[in-house]
Amino acid sequence: MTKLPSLRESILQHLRYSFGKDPEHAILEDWRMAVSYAVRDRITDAWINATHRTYDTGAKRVYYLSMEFLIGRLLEDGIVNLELVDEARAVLAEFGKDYQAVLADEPDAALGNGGLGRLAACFLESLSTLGCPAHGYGIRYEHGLFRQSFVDGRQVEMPEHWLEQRHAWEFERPEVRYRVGFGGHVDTRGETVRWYPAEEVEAEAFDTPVVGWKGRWANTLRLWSGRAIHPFDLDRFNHGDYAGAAQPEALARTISRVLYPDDTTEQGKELRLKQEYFLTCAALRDILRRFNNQFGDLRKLPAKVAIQLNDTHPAIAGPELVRVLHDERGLPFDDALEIAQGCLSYTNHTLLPEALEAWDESLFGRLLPRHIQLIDRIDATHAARNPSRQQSMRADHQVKMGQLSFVMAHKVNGVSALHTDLMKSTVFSELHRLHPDRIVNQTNGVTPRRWLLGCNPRLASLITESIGEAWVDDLDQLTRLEPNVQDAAWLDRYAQVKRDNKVDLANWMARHHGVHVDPDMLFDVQIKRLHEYKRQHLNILETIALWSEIRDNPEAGWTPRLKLFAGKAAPGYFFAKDIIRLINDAAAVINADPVTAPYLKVAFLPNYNVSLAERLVPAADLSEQISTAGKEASGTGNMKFALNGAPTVGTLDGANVEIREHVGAENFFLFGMTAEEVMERRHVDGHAWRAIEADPRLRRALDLIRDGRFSPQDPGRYHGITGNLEGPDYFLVCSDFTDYWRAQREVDAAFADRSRWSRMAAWNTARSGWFSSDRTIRGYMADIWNAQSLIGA
Ligand code: 26W
Repeated sequence: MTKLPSLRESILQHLRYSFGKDPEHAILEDWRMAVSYAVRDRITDAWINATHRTYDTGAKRVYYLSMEFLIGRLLEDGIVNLELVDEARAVLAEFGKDYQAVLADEPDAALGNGGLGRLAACFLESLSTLGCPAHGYGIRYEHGLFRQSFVDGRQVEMPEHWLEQRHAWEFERPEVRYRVGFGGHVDTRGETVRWYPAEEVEAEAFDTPVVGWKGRWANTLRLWSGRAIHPFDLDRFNHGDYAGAAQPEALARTISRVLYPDDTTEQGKELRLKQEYFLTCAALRDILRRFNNQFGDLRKLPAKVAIQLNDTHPAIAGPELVRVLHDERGLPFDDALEIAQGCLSYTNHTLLPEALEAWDESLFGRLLPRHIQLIDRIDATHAARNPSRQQSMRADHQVKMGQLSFVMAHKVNGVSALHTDLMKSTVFSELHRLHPDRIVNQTNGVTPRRWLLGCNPRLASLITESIGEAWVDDLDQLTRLEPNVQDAAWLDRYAQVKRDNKVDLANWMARHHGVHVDPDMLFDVQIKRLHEYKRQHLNILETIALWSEIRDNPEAGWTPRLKLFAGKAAPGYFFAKDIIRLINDAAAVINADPVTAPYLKVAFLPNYNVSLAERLVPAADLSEQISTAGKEASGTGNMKFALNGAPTVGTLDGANVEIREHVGAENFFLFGMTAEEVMERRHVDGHAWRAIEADPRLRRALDLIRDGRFSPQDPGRYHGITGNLEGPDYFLVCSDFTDYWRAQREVDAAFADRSRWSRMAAWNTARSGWFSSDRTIRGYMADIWNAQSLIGA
């Protein structure tokens, strides 16, 4: 292996020879690319060594199939994991370049909607940190999640163009292409069944290395891009049909053109199903090619290959693997089924009925005529083996992907203890009864490299100074901070870290959004996708009630608070878009009120993404995790806030339950009904009205909204929202309001006592080590994949 020159040398060499620039003439993007290439060189060494080591040891490989990888930026992640922060900053400073400005020049790779996509990205980084041989397989969307801006307070979506700028982190693999078929017909001759697709596209691979802590290992994220087999139709061109001539290429690229922006409602769109099969078919081809090169005997597949389905979106992998093993490789059906089950495992990320994929059988059958036959045979086999079974994956003329995934997997997991229990007692109750040892829990986690060391260097260095740096890949070590939490001087330094982060954020908000806030206010933050079950509307209701209360009595010693929101709504989710507009309209009125201005500010920052989260989480005082109990499968933002010293105001939902268990009930502001109480309350007639009648604050806040106080020029603007809350209120906003208000006033009191607050915040940091995605991945490796670390981690 060649000895790399110093980082400084590498950067200057790339500036010159990769971008043809000398330092005097280089633009910011040139510097960003040169530093990226210099860092990439170092990652590539670890990457190639890891590949060789995996081959040499014949180790089992993990394959993580996901329609989403919400990566964000990669330069800082590479620099942090290779411990090059100070060196990189020094080289850039030598040439008068600001390190943060160079980092900020990189566009986010927004190849995901929210929690599911970001979890996949954290998991890949932890797999590399643990030295577990793994590939991520996804789609190289040309356009990631839309860019959000506000016009008159309303969300406006614009296409996202991450590939328009130079991108340093992918390697095109023109030699890795697979044909993916759609439609057509199936020909059955005796035992042999052949599928003849009507249309085919090619999937071309683009590889991105994913480096782990200290650069000890690096795995591959392989993203597929659609290509036409015959990109240019010369004949049509010669007949002057220029558009037609380019059509084959345009059609093929459509398949990887854009990410579907829905994160809870399956639209049942044909293109979405084509994307899901495109990803899965190419991935399985690639997996089997690699396996054949090394092992050959297909019966060994489960011993060498673990395939994780990130929700049902790649669930077609089950029938596809059976098709290849049975139709193409000639294995008996039952053997093919058994081998597939031995390889496959499935993670469920939501119980929301509208998010569970169920494809219309005619659409499915038209696009994948052989697969629906195999699904029927899989279903029949399962029914025959489980005579007491009631439910079928093929009921209601649909293909129910949750049922199919469960039956095709040897292990199924939920993403928090509560969620896994609810899977057993609700959506998968019958299958759990038939297969009582198949469902296991793997509570989510987040990578401490990006979500503590990278985004909060002040806190990271205070921690390292206090307990050494081992915590970075052994986060349970944070508990060794306990003695420090009892030390008032250390707590002052801890509080100073938070304040300095808040000053940075306040300056950034002033510069980039014209929002001016006092950094000593309580920074109360709710950042996540917009959805009724996440109850951003409960938060703004409480905010409006607080505003009214302060106006009534400004001198009552209020704790100054900044209500900070950020998050996107799916373009077709109009109720969620109305909530965004209400928050912006309320902010305009509240922020303009001189009476309350010293005590309350509201801001909704546009275009929430991974990079904005990295800026907001370290500066937050309070983490809003207020979903209706039983609805948020886990949450991962809640873990990031706790690690960065922001106590939670939240319900007993998802991983909030486990966060409260770890940090201590005394360091968590609990409110609201439990999941059981929620199910009972639903059956109470007029449950919303009863709550409204019982709480004048709630009554007044709803009246202000309904009467157009925040939309005087359009008084009826929010009748949809008030009508829902005073009516069905399915997510029990009104029924949880009074207790939420109570909890928030406790927050006020606690925050007013600075040393008490700092202690609560520090306990959150010290006791959140369990929420590292390293711990989560160790669980998957042991309980689901039976995979080993090749670096003794
Ligand atoms: C078919 C449309 C669609 C797209 C994405 C339906 C559902 C999804 C995802 C499953 C939604 C999602 O991101 N779920 C979130 O997953 C996180 C990671 O496990 C959890 O922490 C969140 O609680 C869960 O809402």
